[in-house]
Amino acid sequence: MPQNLLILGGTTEASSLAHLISKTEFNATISYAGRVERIRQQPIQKRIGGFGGVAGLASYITSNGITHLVDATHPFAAQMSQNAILACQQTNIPLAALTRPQWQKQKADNWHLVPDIKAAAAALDGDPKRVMLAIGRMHLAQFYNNLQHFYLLRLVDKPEVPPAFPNQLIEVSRGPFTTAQDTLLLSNYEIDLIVAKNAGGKAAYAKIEAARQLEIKVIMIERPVIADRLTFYNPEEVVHWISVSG
Ligand code: 3Y8
Ligand code: NAP
Repeated sequence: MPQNLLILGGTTEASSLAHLISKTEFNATISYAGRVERIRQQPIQKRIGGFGGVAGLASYITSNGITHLVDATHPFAAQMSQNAILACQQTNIPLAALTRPQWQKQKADNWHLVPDIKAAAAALDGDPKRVMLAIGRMHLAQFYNNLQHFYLLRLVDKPEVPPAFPNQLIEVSRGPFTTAQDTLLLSNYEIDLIVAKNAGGKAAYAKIEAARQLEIKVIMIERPVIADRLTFYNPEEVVHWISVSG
């Protein structure tokens, strides 16, 4: 049966894989949750929306004759990754993850490591600061216990209902970002603390490099643990895996 691939997308790695796959004979679909208004154009078929849990994903795999699943979601999309592991076990199709190594602290970095977003919010107790919350839109409410700060919020879309911080500024922009852009942004708003996820990859790293140059402390949120699965770190290896695991 010809290879019929489902890529769980939402990252630059997923986009790179979609471009490589479009040059092969493989059938392929890239999938998105539908979190934001505009999704990057892709050279392969796209589907948008949840599957309906593990059972929904398993039935999607079976009814669409999926032969391989590649989980190229963001390292913090832990629920999707967990569902993919279980659905592939149930349908007995091969699964591989395509991800990127986490950022490693450099000597000049000033990082305060926290295990999750809740702990990052708790780390903001104390005197008023000028904080860049560079973690998107979905978890901002967890920071509502610390309204004493000025918050610079970077969001992909203009929010219908603005977040409820009394002292906030919303920067609507989507990555990939550059170090020059982020250095200017942090200096212009006199940011003295950044909250970031250890996303890995290049597209969100600009703020970390800018923080190093400007000697700004970063509250770095560590990645959620995801069960073991076959993992690749570049799209070429995924294409090879699919061609040999026919
Ligand atoms: C919907 C649509 C590509 C993919 C690009 C990558 C890079 C740019 C950097 C900062 C950090 C953040 C956020 C971020 C980056 C890439 C990648 C990445 C971080 C899009 C996309 C979707 C999403 C979902 C969105 C989340 C949000 C997180 C913004 C597409 C643009 C903060 C993660 O408003 C919302 O609901 C936003 C939700 C999940 C985290 C959050 O909790 O709010 N990504 N981002 C995907 C879907 O519907 O399935 O893929 O085209 C994709 C990208 N965002 O091919 O160019 O590879 O990581 N995305 C973080 O790292 O902390 C911004 O501002 O410095
Ligand atoms: P999550 O919490 O792990 O998943 C929650 C639910 O969203 C899943 O159970 C699934 O719903 C649906 N879902 C997630 N990713 C999907 C996909 N690619 N295709 C179809 N449905 C998907 O996910 P998340 O952290 O919200 O991430 C959502 C999307 O944004 C993913 O594509 C991810 O790669 C991208 N993204 C996330 C982050 C981040 O910081 N979390 C950063 C950059 C990009 P059902 O159970 O109904 O199937």
